[in-house]
Parts: sequence; C-alpha cells; structure tokens
Amino acid sequence: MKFGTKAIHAGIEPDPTTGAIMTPIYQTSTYVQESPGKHKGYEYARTQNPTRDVLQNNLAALENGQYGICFASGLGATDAILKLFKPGDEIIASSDLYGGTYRIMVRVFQEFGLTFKFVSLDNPDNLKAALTDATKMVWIETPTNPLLRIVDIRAIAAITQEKGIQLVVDNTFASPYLQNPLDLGATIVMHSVTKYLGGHSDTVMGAIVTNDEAIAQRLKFIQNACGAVPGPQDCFLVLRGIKTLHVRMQRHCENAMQVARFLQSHPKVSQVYYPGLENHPGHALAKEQMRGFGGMVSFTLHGDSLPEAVKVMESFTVFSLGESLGGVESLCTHPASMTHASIPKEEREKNGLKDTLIRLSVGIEDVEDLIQDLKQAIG
Ligand code: P1T
Repeated sequence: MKFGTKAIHAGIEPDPTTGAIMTPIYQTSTYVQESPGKHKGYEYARTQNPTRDVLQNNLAALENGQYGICFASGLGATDAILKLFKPGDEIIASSDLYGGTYRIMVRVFQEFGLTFKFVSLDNPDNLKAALTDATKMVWIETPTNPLLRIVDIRAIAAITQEKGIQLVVDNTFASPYLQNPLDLGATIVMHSVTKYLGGHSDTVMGAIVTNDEAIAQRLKFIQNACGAVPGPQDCFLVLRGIKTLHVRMQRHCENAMQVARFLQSHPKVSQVYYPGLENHPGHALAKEQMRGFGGMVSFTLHGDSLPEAVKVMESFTVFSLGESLGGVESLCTHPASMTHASIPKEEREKNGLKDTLIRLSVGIEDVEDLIQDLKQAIG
C-alpha cells in the first residue's frame, strides 16, 4: 500500500458496533466488566482507549513500524524514552535540537543521574570520537530545529548498531511522508504530533514508533505507569489530520522551496537555511534520505541587527508570529527568545544559532501571498 492510502486507511476499520466510517471518540474513563477480570479487552482509559489504539496503529504503519505509542505531547514521548535508561547511562545528542529537548535532558534527567553530551552529528565521525563505554543511546533530529542541518541516519545507525546501542530519530520536521528513519536503521522514531501529523495547530501530542518488541513493551508500560496519555478527542483530531498529510506535505514542500528561492535572491538576506537549496551543505544527503525537503526555512539578514530582525517579525500580515510549526497556516518564530530560549546563549552561539535567526514554518496558503508578505516585511 502506498503512503496516501495508508494515511487514510491503515489500522482504521469501520466502527464494529455501528459501521461509522470515522473512528468514534470513545470519551470514557472506564469500561464495564461482566465479572472481575472478564471484559472486552478494555479496563481503564489510561491503559487502553479504542480511539487511541486506532491512531497508534495508523502511526506505526506510516513509519513502517510494528508498534506505535502515543503521549500527551512530544516532550511526553521524549520523557518516556529517557526513562528507558538508568543513572550512569550516557546519551549523545546532536547539538542542534529543539530547546525543550535540551531542557528535559539537562534540567530534568541529568538531575536523576543520566549524562548527556551534545555533539555536532552532521559529521558522523564526531560520534565515533564521542562514544564511551557508558554511551547507551544516540538522539538525533534531522532536519534539525532550527538550523535545518541534515544528519546521515544510515551512517549514524551503522555506528550505533555496531556498538549495540539505540538510535532515536526525532522525525518531527520531516514527517513520515518525507522520511522513515526505521527503514534507515534507527531503533526508535519519535514525533511531536503537534506539528505536521496533527497539521492544524489544534492539538498537542507526541508519538513513538519502533520495531523492537522489548522496547515497545517497556514504553507501553511507561505510558500506563507514568500516565502521560493523550485524550480521545485529540486522537480523533490527529486521525483526521493524518488523512491529508500527504497532500499537505506536498504543498508545504512546494511553497517552502519558492520561499527559500525568494529569500536567497533578496539583497537584504544574508543566509538561507533550507535543505532544498543546492548550496545547502546537506542537500545531496537530503535528496537521498528524504522524499522532499519539507516546509521549514530559516534565514538571517545582512548586518545581524536584532532590532531589524524584530521589525521584520512584527511586520508580517500573513505569517503569524508564534511558537510551533507544521500547521496549514504560515508561522514565524524567533528561536533565540522562543523555542530555544532554554538553551544558554553561549551554547546556542557555539552551535551556530544566532539571536537574529528568523524561522519560518511555511504553510499551505497561496505562495504568491506568502512571498508578497515577505517582500513587504523585509522591505
Ligand atoms: O511541543 P511538543 O509536542 O511537546 O514537542 C516537542 C518537540 C519535539 N521535537 C521537535 C523537533 C520539536 O520541534 C518540538 C516542539 N517544537 C516547537 C514547539 C517549536 O516551535 O519548535
């Protein structure tokens, strides 16, 4: 089955009681039992919910995985993955990553005795140099947030497999439509479902997909034991969102390419970060491991003046200024004060994230209007 058909049908059957074609919202906290322990497979809604089950199976199919497990947010999913480890275990993460991921690692799990190293993994040799006997997991984003760097999943997976450790890929920026990390050797793929999978900026959710049965069982145990589950209404909204994922992603990619080319040709723009541009250092790799370049574009202006960057962000009329990404509407974000504010400034700058960087989530509006808005805002 091809992707668009899977998005609409995989794991989804008409409701067995009524034939409803759309998966019902099972808005219930518990299920009536005939006799203690004698029930229809559902006991309590933190543990199982039919709406959530359908979404989990659909997500697993989209990532070519066997097991899908949903959480109350992307960070809820990250929290569950980090709970697979013990004090003394070391995790190596790519140095360009979502600020909240850095924060949960350094300010929560480091307190519990896990250790973290942040390494630039767009060169896989850097991973080889950083590995120690204590390293148990490697965590990457690709494309990275917010600098759109491309990490070679296959090359990193070859190293983690040789060492017998896990590779987690945060696939939020690509979505399963553009990239399937499990096929390239990752052990676990995670998503902020809040973004492209939900697609309409109306839900916060996270998901994990894996083919490793032992890891899936442990994560399901953590999902129930720790309790960060999404509600059934949110599961319904995401199931609805996913039905158009392939169509939305095609338009996100087309629009972002045109926006990137426009920015590249603008005399006031100094640098454009978009893997679809031929001069992007990860362009050839992106072409190989992705099926398109995605909807995220970052840029800086000549002179690196913060007030000038702020003025541009205040001047948009079609792009809305706000955190998040992946919705149908275009958004503009200032990573240094918003999504990446929890990473200390020295760390951010060491990784190449300037305070003047502007990040765009290019929506699926008419691209002429988006370019017109950029034209008037940049001036
Ligand atoms: O927001 P939440 O659903 O908890 O997901 C966290 C998360 C994880 N991974 C990546 C790559 C992300 O971008 C995010 C959330 N990011 C934003 C809110 C943002 O604007 O970048």
